[in-house]
Amino acid sequence: MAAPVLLVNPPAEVPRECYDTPDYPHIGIAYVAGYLQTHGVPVRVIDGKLARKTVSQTIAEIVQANPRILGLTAMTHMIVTAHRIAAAVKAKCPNTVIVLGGFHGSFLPERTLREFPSFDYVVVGEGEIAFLRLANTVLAGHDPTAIPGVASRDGDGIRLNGRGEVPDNLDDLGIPAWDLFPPAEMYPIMSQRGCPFRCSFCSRPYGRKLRHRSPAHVVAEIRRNLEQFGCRRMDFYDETFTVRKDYVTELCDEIVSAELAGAVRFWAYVHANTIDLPTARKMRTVGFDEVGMGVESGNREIMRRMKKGVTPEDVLRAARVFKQAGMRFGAYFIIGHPHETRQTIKDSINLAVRLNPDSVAFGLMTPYPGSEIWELATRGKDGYKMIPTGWEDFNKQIGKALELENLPRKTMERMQLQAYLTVYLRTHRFREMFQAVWINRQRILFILKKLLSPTITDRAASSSWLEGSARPQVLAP
Ligand code: B12
Ligand code: SF4
Repeated sequence: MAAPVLLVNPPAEVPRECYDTPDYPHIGIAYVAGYLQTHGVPVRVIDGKLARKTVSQTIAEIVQANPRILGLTAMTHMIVTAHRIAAAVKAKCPNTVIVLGGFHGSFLPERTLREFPSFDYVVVGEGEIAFLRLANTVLAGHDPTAIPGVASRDGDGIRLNGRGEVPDNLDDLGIPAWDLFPPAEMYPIMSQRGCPFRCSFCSRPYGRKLRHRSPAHVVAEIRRNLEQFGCRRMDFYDETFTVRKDYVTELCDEIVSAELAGAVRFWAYVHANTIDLPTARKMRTVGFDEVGMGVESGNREIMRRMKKGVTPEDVLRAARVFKQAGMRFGAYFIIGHPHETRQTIKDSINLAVRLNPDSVAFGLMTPYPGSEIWELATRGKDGYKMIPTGWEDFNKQIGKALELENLPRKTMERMQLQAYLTVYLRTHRFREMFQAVWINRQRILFILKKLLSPTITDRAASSSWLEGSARPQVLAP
């Protein structure tokens, strides 16, 4: 019997960066699929990015499956592609109910339903419980519009029911259904949801309250990934893995007692003030050979305003800890903070050189719905000017969503390139530089093309992105 529910991670229209051709599956739809399976709803998955499908192939496969319910996931930069798929499927399979989930719809449910007519419903926030209820209700032939976490059209208006229900104990959500995906090199894993920090550029999709899985539950998943799928690389997608050191210690101890220490290479995001040498050493012992740290800026005043709660000294101390523990680390910066100038960007470059990380990323500020920066940029505050031509431009490496009054987009892009070159050359990381160039070759070509194209500063900020028409009703967690 064909599964009545199909979940899809849309492929990119044109693969331009490493995220478009990942060697790992999509954890969001895998969690939703796993929850449905556990509760007896047959489900199928198409991970268009992992399976290297084109958009047309994805549409053809969905049409052939002709599911009763189609669930699509999308971040902001992918929403137009997700809708193109929805519209094509709607035309050929008029009885298919099409549901959007993921970050974009979660933060702009009302605007999304108005802007994209082929989505019937938007699931707001964590999708497991809300989507199971929606699926059971639709499959039973009933109306799902009253379900918490489901946004729908209501005449000329939009009906919002807040965010979906979330359990305090994440064990109740089960584990991602990787058996429904093609084999992958790396399987993402999560031990917690929520982040207590308040970085201005982040939309914090799971709210500020931390919720954990029990260490035994996480370790059972690690064993499953290893034994069932032969996977030896697992990245923790927790927003800040080390936010509770006691939990990290317990989890590492559990990995040791399960005799899995060293069997898998782990990676995780770390906040500079949540790591110390004993914790880093413990992590290293069980298999964390690399971590990533958001530094964001090298300028003290910008760091203060950005509210991550770190100083240059904090990140330098954390970098020493990683090195002493024998871990590789990546440092991530953003260009285009409020009040950013050429000098503050140089401060970031200088701090990156002092940190001497194994890898580095300089993203260009992108105002993601739900973040403080979105509020500032869409109101034209703090010198921000919105310049996107569409949602596809909401990408930190290859997008063009905003510029600053004193920092035209071209200058931001030139300094981004300069930042990468300076850090790799001044830290003599030639091998890492060539590796980064090879991995990011499509992205680099795209950035170079943008730099050589006529200036985009002439393009006046479209009024549709400014306060009023663009004012979202953001459902902050
Ligand atoms: C890990 C992570 C990454 C990883 C992996 C991302 C991925 N899943 O593909 C890496 C490093 C690759 C990454 C890259 C990027 N990321 Co990132 N990332 C995160 C992080 C830390 C956690 C995201 C995550 O995987 N969560 C776990 C899963 C379980 O959650 P989920 O996918 O949301 O799924 C749940 C719900 O959304 C919902 N759901 C999702 N899909 C569907 C579908 C249906 C039908 C239903 C019903 C429900 C549903 O149910 C799921 C289970 O509860 C968040 C930051 C944060 N504070 O959370 C940023 C975040 C998601 N990233 C973000 C961005 C912008 C990016 C990039 C675009 C950056 C760039 N280059 O410009 C890239 C693009 C990646 C891509 N896939 O195309 C933004 C998204 C904002 C937005 N509005 O789009 C976030 C929120 C950070 C921010 N700035 O606020 N990222
Ligand atoms: S950027 Fe990281 S530390 Fe800051 S609020 Fe977002 S998830 Fe938390």
